[in-house]
Amino acid sequence: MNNETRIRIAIQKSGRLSDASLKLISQAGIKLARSKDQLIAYGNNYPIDVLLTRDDDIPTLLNEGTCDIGIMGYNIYNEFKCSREADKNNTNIDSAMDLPFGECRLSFASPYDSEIKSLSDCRGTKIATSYPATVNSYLKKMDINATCIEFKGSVEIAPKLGTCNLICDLVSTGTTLKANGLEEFHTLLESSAQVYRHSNVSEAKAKIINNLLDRFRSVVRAIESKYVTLHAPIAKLDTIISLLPGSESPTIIPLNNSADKVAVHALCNEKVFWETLENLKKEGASSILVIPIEKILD
Ligand code: PRT
Ligand code: ZN
Repeated sequence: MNNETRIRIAIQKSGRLSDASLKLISQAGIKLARSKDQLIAYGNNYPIDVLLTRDDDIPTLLNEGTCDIGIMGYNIYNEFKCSREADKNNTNIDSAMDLPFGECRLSFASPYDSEIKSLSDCRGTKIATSYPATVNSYLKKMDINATCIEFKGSVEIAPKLGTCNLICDLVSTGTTLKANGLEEFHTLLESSAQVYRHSNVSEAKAKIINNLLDRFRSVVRAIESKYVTLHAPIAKLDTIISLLPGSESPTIIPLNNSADKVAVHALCNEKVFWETLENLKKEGASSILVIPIEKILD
């Protein structure tokens, strides 16, 4: 197979998105062989090579077309886009699909005893951040005049050092902010991992990419979906069906030796919470099974 008929995907080498990205590729049925330096993995049974790199390099690799497709946080893509826009440049990167991992938010936070507790309080302040282009573009849009100071890491210690009045950083649980005496007061951006693709690829590569994205979508849908089976009193059938989350047309099957109950089998395309099961039980459902799904192909 020549180069033109293989695609290259960039994923984070080691960090928060690495395991989930590799798992997605593996669940899409792709078997990988790692190179000696561990920087590239080759698809054995699919025309793909996986480049393992720092997440910050993924936008450039995609923009230049060195990689055809990549997995990174929306926060990383958006920072790249904002910094290109600030220099009046476009990007050659398109978002292809959302992924159900890497969820976080980019938020402003100030020390507990600070008087800066709203966006308008940020006027004339110094803000430490690893996302200067994103923050500057947002402040401009909101008509707030403030100075961004770029930190590559450990942003949360900047206020203690006296370098800035507040920070704008990624938050997921909020533990790091708390541990550093900081209070979140305004969210600028919500983020999760996404698949991105280079805007201009050959037809042959586009075919492979589209097939791969179909597999990824199928994997994500299968993770989020469950197959639910239960026994329902016929008198409560409509209520019980309406409680099944994201289910279109369940199968209704008669039960042996039971005139007033039927079996219901449904594909639920949304999360099935304990509350849903308890509500089903309250309406008279019994023998409720929630079964994980391995693959879905419509
Ligand atoms: O080495 P490389 O450059 O590849 O990795 P990295 O250290 O830059 O990134 P990494 O692995 O930390 O994060 C990769 C991606 O995960 C980010 O770009 C986000 O899209 C996503 N993500 C999700 C997060 C977080 N949650 C997160 N909590 N990235 C960073 N954090 C940090 C945050 O900066 C802060 O220091 O975790 C701390 C806060 O966490 P909580 O839980 O205490 O709020
Ligand atoms: Zn990084």
